[in-house]
Amino acid sequence: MNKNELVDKLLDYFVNEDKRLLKYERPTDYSEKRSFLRGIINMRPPLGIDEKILKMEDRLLQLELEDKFVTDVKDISCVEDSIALWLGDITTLKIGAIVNAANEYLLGCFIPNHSCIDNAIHTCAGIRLRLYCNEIMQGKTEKTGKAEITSAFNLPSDYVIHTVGPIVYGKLTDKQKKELAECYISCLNLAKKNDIRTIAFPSISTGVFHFPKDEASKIAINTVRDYLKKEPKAFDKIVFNVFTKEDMNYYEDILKN
Ligand code: AR6
Repeated sequence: MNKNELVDKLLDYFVNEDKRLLKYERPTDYSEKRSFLRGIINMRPPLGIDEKILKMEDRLLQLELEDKFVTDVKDISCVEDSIALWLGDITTLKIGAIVNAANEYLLGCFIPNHSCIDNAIHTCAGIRLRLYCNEIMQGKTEKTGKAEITSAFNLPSDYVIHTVGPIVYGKLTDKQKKELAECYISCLNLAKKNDIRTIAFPSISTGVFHFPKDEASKIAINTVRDYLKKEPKAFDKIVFNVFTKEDMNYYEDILKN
């Protein structure tokens, strides 16, 4: 089946699964159909599902991956010992582990087609990721600063490490700064424990969770540098993954010093 046929079959399945979706007019244009499907999957709770459907989604995601430019961590050069800076979409990175800036439920983002990293990672990994996260979480919530590891399913990385950053309302507190540093440490500890030698961090908490970007990039870099001082051989490469030129400038300024 080609991508168009796969999207049609998957839409048939989900509209039949949740009849409330029948009230929406189904688009005919391929890219509109594809984003309609993405939104439906984003909103879908982690319910049991036919393995045949999961395989169809795997196929679609693998075909989409073939169309993307995937960056191998080997091709990213370090700016200092074991530390690299890279601008791009984390879902296109071939690396040991990518870090997800998740929320306390650790089930991915349920807002259809939302632009957060959690939504991007779950969308490209596929439904299997939410189902697996649900098995780990069993309805519980994750504490801020802690992390969990999963397979990356249809992503080009080997693993995803999900961490929950602090939410900043109003003035930034010392507690929130400590919690953000703890996110980086928890992810590095978990990666080390799983013999993962390369890892990419996004700017945790600096989007929906409103952590100020200048302070967040300082904490990210200082925490990783301190970790590497204590564990110089633990990683081959730790990549700071930025998504905008503005974020790139913050990281570049700090890494120069
Ligand atoms: N690749 C790399 N970085 C990205 C990507 C991407 N594809 N997409 C966004 N970013 P945010 P948070 C950057 O808001 O602040 C979710 O709804 C983005 O530019 O994704 O930790 C969760 O479910 C920013 O620098 O995460 C939580 O509810 C960084 O990723 C909540 O958001 C983090 O932005 C977590 O909020």
